[in-house]
Amino acid sequence: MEKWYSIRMRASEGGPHEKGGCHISGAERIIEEKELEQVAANMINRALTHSRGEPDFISLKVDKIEQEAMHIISPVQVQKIDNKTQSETKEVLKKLLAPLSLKEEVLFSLYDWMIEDDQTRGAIIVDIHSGKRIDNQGLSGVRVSHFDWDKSFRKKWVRNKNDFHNERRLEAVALASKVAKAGTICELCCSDDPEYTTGYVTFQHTYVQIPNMKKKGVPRGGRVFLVDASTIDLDAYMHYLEKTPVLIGGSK
Ligand code: PML
Ligand code: MG
Repeated sequence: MEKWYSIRMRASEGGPHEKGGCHISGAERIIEEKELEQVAANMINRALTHSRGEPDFISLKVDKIEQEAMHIISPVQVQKIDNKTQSETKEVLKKLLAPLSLKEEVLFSLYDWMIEDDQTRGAIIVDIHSGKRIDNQGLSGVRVSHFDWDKSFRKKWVRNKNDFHNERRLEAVALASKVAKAGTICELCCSDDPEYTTGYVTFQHTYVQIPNMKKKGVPRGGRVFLVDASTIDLDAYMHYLEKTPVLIGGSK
């Protein structure tokens, strides 16, 4: 029987995140015991070579996952839309998300917030009807944790997807799959990496890649989870996102 471990890295500059340090890099994996040393070394290397800067704080946490606690879920579907310039992005989002009951002013203000966010460490949770943030997590936000692809499932899944031989994208799809499974109506994401301008939205169980989500060179970005505040159990929702171990595909 496999022994599973969750391993998580976060790195910042100017002290730890919770003491005001600026976020540099983060990573999440669920792996077997024999991979721990190699993955830990890779994560530290990733933190030290990130384009957002040079960290002076790196936290690496490892904890064992009980086999019975593991949830197996399916990945979201994936799609890509053609969005040639950043000036068109708001209109592209409006068209794409037309099937949702989301007011235009709410969508646009969330988009404006997301591409300029340089404060919040995790995601914010927003009520789809009022457009108001409801998570009360302040600058820490909600950090989605304890998730990964099942390795052999991932190998098969990428086989006929030329666009998905990219670690960052694969991590984003795994995260988005957990977020969708939690009952999120729509996720909006823009990377805070200045070199990386492709973002995505996930809704109706589909991850849609959006080129030019922000302008190149901007070291800001964030994540928004839209939920129905009148039906969601917020504590259970956040607990699932942060604590429940989830493997994408595969079997126990
Ligand atoms: C991040 O850097 O954390 C966000 C990754 C977004 C990936 C979007 C894509 O290329 O599909
Ligand atoms: Mg990043």
